[in-house]
Amino acid sequence: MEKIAFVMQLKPGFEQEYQKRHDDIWPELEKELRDAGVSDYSIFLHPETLQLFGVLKREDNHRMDDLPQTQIMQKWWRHMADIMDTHADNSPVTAPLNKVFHLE
Ligand code: RM4
Repeated sequence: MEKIAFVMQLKPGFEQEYQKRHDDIWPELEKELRDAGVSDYSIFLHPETLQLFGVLKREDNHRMDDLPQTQIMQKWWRHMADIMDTHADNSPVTAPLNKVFHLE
């Protein structure tokens, strides 16, 4: 099991909408993430920069690399594309973060 973190970017004025869409997250998307070996997934919003800090755990034999090809992930990214910075294929612009400290 490893823990990874990354940042994404929310567009200005969509703080409440981003919260709402995740309060109503699709059960089939949650299942897809869990089936890929993802757990304990949180997203935090920086209120000034609107950076979205994601942190999650994934199994050693996770299948996260397959997620972008799944129908449900593509549908979710289409659903989110109007309020996040995205690439042409609707995937969110994502920067991985380097771990510098960990307290067990
Ligand atoms: C985020 C973004 C990520 C997804 C989470 C559930 O807004 O779309 O790619 O993993 O939602």
